[in-house]
Amino acid sequence: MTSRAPARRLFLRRTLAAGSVLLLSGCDRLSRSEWFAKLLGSAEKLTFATQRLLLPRTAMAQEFTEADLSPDFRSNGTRNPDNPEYQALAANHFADYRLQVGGLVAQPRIYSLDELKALPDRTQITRHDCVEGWSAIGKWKGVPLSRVLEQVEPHPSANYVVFHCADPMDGAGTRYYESIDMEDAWHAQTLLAYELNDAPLPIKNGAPIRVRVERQLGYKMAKYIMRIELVDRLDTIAGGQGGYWEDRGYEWYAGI
Ligand SMILES: Nc1nc2c(c(=O)[nH]1)N[C@H]1C(S)=C(S)[C@@H](COP(=O)(O)O)O[C@H]1N2
Ligand SMILES: [Mo]
Repeated sequence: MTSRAPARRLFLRRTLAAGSVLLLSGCDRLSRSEWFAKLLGSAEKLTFATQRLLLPRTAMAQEFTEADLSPDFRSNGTRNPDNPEYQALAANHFADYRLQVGGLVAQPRIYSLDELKALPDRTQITRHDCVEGWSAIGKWKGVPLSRVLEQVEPHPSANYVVFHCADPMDGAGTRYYESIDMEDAWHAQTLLAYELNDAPLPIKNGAPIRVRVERQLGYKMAKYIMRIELVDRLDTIAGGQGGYWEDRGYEWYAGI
């Protein structure tokens, strides 16, 4: 038969290889940070390069209908932060909660929950995929992170958005944290969510605020967010890999 299929495969392989090189040496942001290349394992590099090549920057994650909703959106990881400050906030229905947004921004801000809710909102029904092998479809309402970024005005040197969480992961003071790049941060479906299935976000799912980053795996979607920090690099934070699970070997780029 014809050799079209292998030829196409070869073409694709070459295109992807060229694409990876382009992405890793041509993209200004990536080439500026040698440590970033080290951060990505080679398999991860390919996923990252492939996805960034094949999908437009604005590609939307699939959205579902009410009929698709999971009967119960399960909880995973922390279900209730073992943190006295958090417990005091929860006892008062988060009336005293304040979200700090700072780092490499021109206008650092502190938001109450009501102030976040007063910003333009977005509702989306999406599927959450956990690396542990389960999925759930939920309806999320929140403020697009882009609205907050517009207000704080990221400095051009800001490459990542870091989410600092309330939940201690051990007795040594390690707390959950996560990070995403600016592409994901500005994405239309990236929300600071305060409602799940038409009710205030339950504590088990991250009250009062958790992030939705719909094109990534579950562990990227930090719950119990207390502080958002814009940074130029990740290697100076905690274990240096960009997230609690990344510091323990998970991939930083968890695109699906
Ligand atoms: N602060 C914090 N965020 C977190 C976690 C956690 O333990 N703490 N677990 C992560 C993982 S592995 C998953 S799958 C989802 C689970 O979200 P859910 O509890 O709403 O199902 O939250 C992610 N965000
Ligand atoms: Mo997960």
